[in-house]
Amino acid sequence: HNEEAAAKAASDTGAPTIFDKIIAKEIPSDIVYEDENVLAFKDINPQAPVHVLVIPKLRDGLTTLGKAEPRHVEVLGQLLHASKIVAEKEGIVDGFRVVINNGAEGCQSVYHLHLHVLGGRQMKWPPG
Ligand code: DGP
Repeated sequence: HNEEAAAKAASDTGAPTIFDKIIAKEIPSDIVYEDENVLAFKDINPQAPVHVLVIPKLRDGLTTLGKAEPRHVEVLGQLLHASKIVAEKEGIVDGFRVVINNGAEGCQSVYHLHLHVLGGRQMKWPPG
């Protein structure tokens, strides 16, 4: 469908993304959590009652998880920990899902690493 078509049209060019403008607060977002390294904000196209994106403020080559290197281990941990803080803040810490879409076949559309934190309804398995 449409999102899959959009994701397939996107590719990892290393170009700046819309998330740079969100980090710079040049375009507004509904921020749930922020610290020195991480920003978490509500997804514009929510797939569940709670749908928050957790991103590193510095992309540092992490267009996708598939580009992760040993130097990224600390920020990768910070992103997972921030996801738990987001789940607590949103009141879903006892039942939620964290997803990373990787590459076109993984349905990634924005090439700045992001964790999807989803919840507030019964999740299904397997995902599509
Ligand atoms: P993915 O398909 O995994 O690359 O997820 C990208 C997500 O980013 C998608 O769920 C929609 C969201 N998104 C795209 N543009 C914006 C935006 O300008 N603002 C917000 N809040 N979310 C956005």
